[in-house]
Amino acid sequence: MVLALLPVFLSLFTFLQLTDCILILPDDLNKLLSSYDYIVVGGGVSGLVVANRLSEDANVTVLVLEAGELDSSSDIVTVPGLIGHGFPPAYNWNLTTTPQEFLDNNTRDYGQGHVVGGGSILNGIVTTRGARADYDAWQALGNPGWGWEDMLPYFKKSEKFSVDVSSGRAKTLNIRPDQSVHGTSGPLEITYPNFLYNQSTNFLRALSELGVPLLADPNAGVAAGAMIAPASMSASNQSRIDSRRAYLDPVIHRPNLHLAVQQTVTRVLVETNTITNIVAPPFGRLVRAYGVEYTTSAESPRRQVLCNREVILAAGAIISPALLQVSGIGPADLLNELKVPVKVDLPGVGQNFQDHAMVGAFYNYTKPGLFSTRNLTGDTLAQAKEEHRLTHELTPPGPWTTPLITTIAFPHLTHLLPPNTTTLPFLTNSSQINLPDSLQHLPTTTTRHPALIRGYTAQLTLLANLLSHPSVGALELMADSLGTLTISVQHPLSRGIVRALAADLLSPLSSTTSSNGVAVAGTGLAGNVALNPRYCSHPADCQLLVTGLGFNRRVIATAAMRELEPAPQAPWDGGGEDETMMMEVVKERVQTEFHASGSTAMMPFDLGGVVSSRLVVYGTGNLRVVDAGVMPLVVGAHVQAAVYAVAEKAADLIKEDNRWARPAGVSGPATANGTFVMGVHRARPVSHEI
Ligand SMILES: Cc1cc2nc3c(=O)[nH]c(=O)nc-3n(C[C@H](O)[C@H](O)[C@H](O)COP(=O)(O)OP(=O)(O)OC[C@H]3O[C@@H](n4cnc5c(N)ncnc54)[C@H](O)[C@@H]3O)c2cc1C
Ligand SMILES: *[C@@H]1O[C@H](CO)[C@@H](O)[C@H](O)[C@H]1NC(C)=O
Ligand SMILES: *[C@@H]1O[C@H](CO)[C@@H](O)[C@H](O)[C@H]1NC(C)=O
Ligand SMILES: *[C@@H]1O[C@H](CO)[C@@H](O)[C@H](O)[C@H]1NC(C)=O
Ligand SMILES: *[C@@H]1O[C@H](CO)[C@@H](O)[C@H](O)[C@H]1NC(C)=O
Ligand SMILES: *[C@@H]1O[C@H](CO)[C@@H](O)[C@H](O)[C@H]1NC(C)=O
Ligand SMILES: *[C@@H]1O[C@H](CO)[C@@H](O)[C@H](O)[C@H]1NC(C)=O
Ligand SMILES: *[C@@H]1O[C@H](CO)[C@@H](O)[C@H](O)[C@H]1NC(C)=O
Ligand SMILES: *[C@@H]1O[C@H](CO)[C@@H](O)[C@H](O)[C@H]1NC(C)=O
Ligand SMILES: *[C@@H]1O[C@H](CO)[C@@H](O)[C@H](O)[C@H]1NC(C)=O
Ligand SMILES: CC(=O)N[C@H]1CO[C@H](CO)[C@@H](O)[C@@H]1O
Repeated sequence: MVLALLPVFLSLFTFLQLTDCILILPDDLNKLLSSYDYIVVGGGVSGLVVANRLSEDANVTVLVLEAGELDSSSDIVTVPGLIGHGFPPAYNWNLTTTPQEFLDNNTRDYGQGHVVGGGSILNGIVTTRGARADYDAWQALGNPGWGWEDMLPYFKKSEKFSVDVSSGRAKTLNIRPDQSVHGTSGPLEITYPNFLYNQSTNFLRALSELGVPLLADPNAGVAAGAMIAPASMSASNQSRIDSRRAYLDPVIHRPNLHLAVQQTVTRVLVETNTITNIVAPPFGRLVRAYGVEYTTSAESPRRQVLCNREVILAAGAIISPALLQVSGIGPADLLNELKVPVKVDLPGVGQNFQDHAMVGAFYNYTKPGLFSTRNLTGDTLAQAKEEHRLTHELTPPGPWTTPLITTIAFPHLTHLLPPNTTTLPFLTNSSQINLPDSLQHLPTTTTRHPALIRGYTAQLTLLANLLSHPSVGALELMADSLGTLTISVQHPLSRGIVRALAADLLSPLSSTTSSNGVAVAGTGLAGNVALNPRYCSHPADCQLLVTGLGFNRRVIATAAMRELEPAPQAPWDGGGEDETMMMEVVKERVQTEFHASGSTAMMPFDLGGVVSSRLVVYGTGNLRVVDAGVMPLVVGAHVQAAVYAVAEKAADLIKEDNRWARPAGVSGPATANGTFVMGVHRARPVSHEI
């Protein structure tokens, strides 16, 4: 009996130690207030940034509802050396894509964080921003205030950047960060891993040999080049730093910030007829979010909690659009199909989904005595762990703490061209992306709406410019210590779709069908959301991957890489010159780089956008989306740096738009629903900018 209770005591102890009284477990729901000034849906990367910043004002109340639990700080989370050893099952949404008809008709697993900290608990901690031109393209799409110069203060605000590399290594690997683009007092520690496998040097030399420049600081606005990438990890002990550790743990004592875990939001509560004096064409009266519905499990009662000011959706690029849809905000035809009353007909919700399609190629290094992650077994592993334990006394700490991916390149299109070639189908420069031809690759649900076509057309022009821009990479190449060269498309032309399959996201579905009539796997919420990335629906994306595999062969053929004695594995051994065969291989092996984005795009309404440049959902007065879904074009980089910065900027926008709001949460009585008219006490109603 005593033994059986031990785990309970241990976990209670952890909670008490960490969280004072604001962590609300399923048994404590009576501790929740009936209303909060702000309700944040999802405690992942974006949600925790926003919750931290909004609760800086002790006079407002903030509630975060998170479907997952707190992680238990076990090695699989905190130790960067374990990245790539699988996701802790309990922290995964277990999402699966629909069958990928432009690939091999198979589904793909799509891991997503179901835990406080969201994707940052599972991710590879690689920290890259992409190019200045990526953000300038956001701005050019009709989003004033979102160019590189506007984002830079927020990149800096989010990070606590440090560099601790020996002068020898700095020289060999060209690690010379530009301090003027970094912040040193933000919550998120970013640093260079102390341990690097020897292959890093070979790879960077090989890329130089092929004309790809070695960047001194990959996060200063020029992305095209090769690099050692910094990582979100502690400078003092080399363990993972995620959004929970950076943005939640330090403020867990704030009495005005409540975090309810294991609570899944099933709907935003939207009322249509309380705002009489704000009319915004083409929507007529703006609707108001007055709270959310949530539950501990499909079987538990549904509860409601009300908001005084705003609801902020931060459930990620896959679930946020589905929540909007089941709340009556989305394409009217889809909502009618779901039998959800239409509150706002917003065709862009769930469209414009983007991801970096990725393929790994195996060139196993066989040089005798070469040290790789494969050697981390038995005594070597024990020693590596011991070094980690003694980390403060030992410099540098060993391989137990280095992330799987430290050494990458974003080659420009021209770097990838085979010798003596000057063009690639579709992609060489703007004059060669064939717009009418590209439109035919859009989903039919997209082509039904002229605004969505206009939006994609505007994006294609910008993408063509990006791909011809000298500082922008077309592909990413990631080199691990084993000999995998993983490539991924950084500026995809393909567009995917996310859609709810049932009005109740937790309804039990024994088997269901997606829009194209194919059965979808998964249970619970994951089974009620159809994620179709439509990888390579635009054929240029897979063609670029085939080109990338050709580039891999040239990388492996360099003198620098031959030192590692690579042993290409089938089908990368010989035969690889045959492009038809390589296209088959690509279609079989494309998987996600986990960079889900674009599905609640920040774009003008007449380009099919979902949120304004203040991140307010069109047609609503007080509902925002703040997560990776708002990126209108996925950046050519690992996306977490952009997600943190977007959320930092969003928090400032929210504060600014509410600066005239009267404090209601702590000092006054809870505001009654329906009597609070959003926008009345604002300087200006923000969602009118369409
Ligand atoms: C496996 C993996 C590896 C990655 N590797 C890297 C990398 O190396 N470098 C990099 O830069 N980026 C990486 N990323 C991407 C990065 O982590 C994500 O872009 C980032 O986490 C997105 O932040 P977000 O706030 O949009 O969503 P998330 O961080 O996913 O947060 C969403 C949160 O909402 C919660 N939620 C969802 N629905 C509900 C609901 N209905 N009710 C309540 N809560 C809900 C979720 O549980 C989750 O906690 C990786 C991602 C993954 C999954
Ligand atoms: C919080 O409210 C109190 C009382 O209304 C007021 O004195 C104080 O200035 C407010 N603080 C902030 C940060 O607005
Ligand atoms: C995902 O599956 C694992 C078991 O493999 C389970 O523990 C976990 O709860 C599932 N996640 C969700 C959100 O259901
Ligand atoms: C995928 O399925 C479609 C429709 O059933 C079929 O036309 C196509 O040939 C299939 N593709 C592959 C690669 O199997
Ligand atoms: C490592 O340091 C961070 C702060 O940089 C701290 O939050 C964390 O608890 C430490 N982890 C270990 C295992 O010591
Ligand atoms: C080559 O490397 C891959 C990936 O690391 C591994 O799965 C495979 O077993 C290796 N093959 C050989 C022959 O070592
Ligand atoms: C690492 O393991 C490989 C075999 O997998 C072996 O050839 C090599 O010598 C080992 N390296 C070291 C430094 O032990
Ligand atoms: C790794 O590099 C170091 C320093 O350059 C060198 O001393 C060592 O021999 C290398 N190890 C292998 C296995 O190549
Ligand atoms: C490229 O062209 C040059 C000159 O036209 C020629 O000498 C060289 O052999 C060509 N290289 C390849 C790989 O075809
Ligand atoms: C694009 O390519 C065309 C044809 O190759 C060429 O005429 C044009 O100058 C190129 N434009 C740019 C901006 O490179
Ligand atoms: C939409 C909604 O829930 N409105 C409720 C607001 O509160 C009043 C009572 O104060 C209820 O009558 C409404 O139904």
